[in-house]
Amino acid sequence: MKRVCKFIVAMSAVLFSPMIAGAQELSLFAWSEYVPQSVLDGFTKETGIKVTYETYASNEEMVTKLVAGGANYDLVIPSEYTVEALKKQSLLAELDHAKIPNLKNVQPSYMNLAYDQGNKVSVPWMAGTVGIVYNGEKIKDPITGFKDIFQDKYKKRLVVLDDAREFASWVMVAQGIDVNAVTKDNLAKIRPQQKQWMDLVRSYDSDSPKTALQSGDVDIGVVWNGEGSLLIQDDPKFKWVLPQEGAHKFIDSLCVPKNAKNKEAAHKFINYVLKPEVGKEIWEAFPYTTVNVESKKLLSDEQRGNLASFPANEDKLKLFTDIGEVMAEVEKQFSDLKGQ
Ligand code: SPD
Repeated sequence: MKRVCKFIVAMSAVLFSPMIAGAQELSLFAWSEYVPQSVLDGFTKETGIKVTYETYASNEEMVTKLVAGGANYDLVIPSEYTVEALKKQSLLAELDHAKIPNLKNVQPSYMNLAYDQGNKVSVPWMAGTVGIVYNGEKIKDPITGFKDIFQDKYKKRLVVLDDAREFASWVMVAQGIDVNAVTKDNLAKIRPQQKQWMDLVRSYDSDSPKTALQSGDVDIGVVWNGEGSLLIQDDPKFKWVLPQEGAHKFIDSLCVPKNAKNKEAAHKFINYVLKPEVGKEIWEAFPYTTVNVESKKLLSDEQRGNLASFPANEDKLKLFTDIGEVMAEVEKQFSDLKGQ
């Protein structure tokens, strides 16, 4: 009898170990410079779930890999317009809010938005904007917007985001066109000015544009606010400006792909990062606009006063919406002009 029991225990271990092992892993596919290693380690320590973190530098890169299906991801962090697109294509799993009690910590203004009413498939991770950061020791003329920086005198002194939709939106607002009025006609309209501006750029970098500014390789950047925030907080010679022509905001959200293998682990991760102290840890490494009310309370007055992280008029800024097939034209125009 004893021997039979031992056999059953041994067989169960063989049969069920892959399931147990499967439940102990989480494959995270997210923007680079966005998820601190300490947070991944803290999550593993608390839950025993090992996380692999693969990075991307644009929504479009993420979607291409997700749809190609070669890899299997349990969590992705798309921006609002991409959540909208992925949701339309039924590529995202419905979330079980009962497993995410910390959802209560998310500021209500980031919830229930048009791209995902009821937050059925997305939970806000971080919000932000794109603005201008410059080295005030090198740039003495006033900088208020795009018209001031895209000038011949700054040729090859600029780093900008390597992001087709972003770049197009800057030229559009400079021409008084709404950031979401992306049509073939409007793309044709902005093309000459987009080319002029792109000819002035020294480098394209969506991962860590701050590096070129820190090293003195360039003096001006059009960058994510989290990058600008780190620069101005570490060195007062750097100045941050939201372009007067107009800016938009983004909300990047945690989403579980429909075909994810570890949905349970994904829910645990979402709940973990929404803890107030974990949100603070994330903000201190990557100071974007925290969506977590309780984490924001834990920041110092000085941290909360960082205008790159927390723009004064954030509630007035628009979000991008899904533009469907025209996105391919936006990307083509960007890569064509880069190649010229
Ligand atoms: N390093 C993290 C950058 C996150 C930027 N996401 C915003 C996308 C806006 N289109």
